[in-house]
Amino acid sequence: MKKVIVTGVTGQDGSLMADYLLNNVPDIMIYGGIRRLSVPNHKNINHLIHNNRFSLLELDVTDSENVKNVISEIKPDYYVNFAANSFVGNSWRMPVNHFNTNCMAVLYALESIKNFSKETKFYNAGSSEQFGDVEYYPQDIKHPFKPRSPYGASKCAAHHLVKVYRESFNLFAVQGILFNHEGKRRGEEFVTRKITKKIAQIKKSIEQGKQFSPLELGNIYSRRDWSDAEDFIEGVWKMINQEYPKDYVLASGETHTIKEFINYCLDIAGINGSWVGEGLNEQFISDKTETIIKINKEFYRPAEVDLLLGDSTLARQELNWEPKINFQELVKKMFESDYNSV
Ligand code: GDR
Repeated sequence: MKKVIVTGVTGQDGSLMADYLLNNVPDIMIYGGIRRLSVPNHKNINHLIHNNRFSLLELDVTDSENVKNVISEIKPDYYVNFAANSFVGNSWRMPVNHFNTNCMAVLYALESIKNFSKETKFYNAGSSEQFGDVEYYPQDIKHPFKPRSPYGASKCAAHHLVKVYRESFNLFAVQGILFNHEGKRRGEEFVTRKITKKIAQIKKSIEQGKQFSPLELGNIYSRRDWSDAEDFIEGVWKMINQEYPKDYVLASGETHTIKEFINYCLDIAGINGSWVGEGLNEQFISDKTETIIKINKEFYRPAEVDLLLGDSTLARQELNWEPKINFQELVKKMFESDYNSV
């Protein structure tokens, strides 16, 4: 049996990775790293707890001793690091936490692998936020790092560490640069899930003749390159199983504004109406004159990444990877899942 440590296993990507491995890789034991929380949140992994190829592992990636002990004892074949503080919007309020979780934790893991388990293949979750204030599009792996948030800066620093450890100590260490990836397990603070869940609730309220509050958002004119998280998990596994370690971009190659995401979701929900006003006064009003969406400056960021559009040609050619689900299918899948569960 091979052994893999998946950190951040209760989150979207970690839990999807555990599912992917259980379904597609027969001889592997999964150690799901979880941090002790006062209120545990296992909803994404409840279905895995009794699987005999899955075991929960107490692991706080920001505790260097804990990381060292776990890696030196288990000596895993793979260490897939999805543990992160992944909410860009809160990184201005918690910059130290972002650096500890997204960067120092990577250093602790790399040091422990170097000292105690040199054959471990290491993957770190990188981000299109590293490109930030972009110079050209579509952004490929050669695009310079120009982060716009403490979150983006923490991922850049981690990226440099991964490269330094790979080249200095001959480790198999890679950092994939993943553009936005979404799905039913996406946290509700991220814009896609915030939209699909709230529009599903509004739709239900309209059907039941109940009152509802509008969806409140920040900048709806930034553009993102969205994909399905399940497609990306397969790409990550391919990346960590290459012959030689190399970083890749995973992206759909399509970009849409937040407003386009909203409009498509409203279409699926069958909520008709029109946009009125501008700037902070912009609103979407339904045909029955209800306010469905309004802008709230609380959700604007101190600095914005305006346009992300990824070029994943290399991953497509060299890893034989491609996303299966397109933008429209993704919005529909997320809305329908929320509509069926609200
Ligand atoms: P992002 O995702 O910052 O791209 O990072 P998010 O969904 O938070 O924001 C996308 C865009 O939507 C705008 N926006 C809002 N965002 C949120 N969260 N809430 C709002 O109310 C809102 N209104 C407008 C934002 O300003 C932004 O432009 C995600 C995360 O998963 C990262 O961890 C990951 O690295 C990158 O994707 C790739």
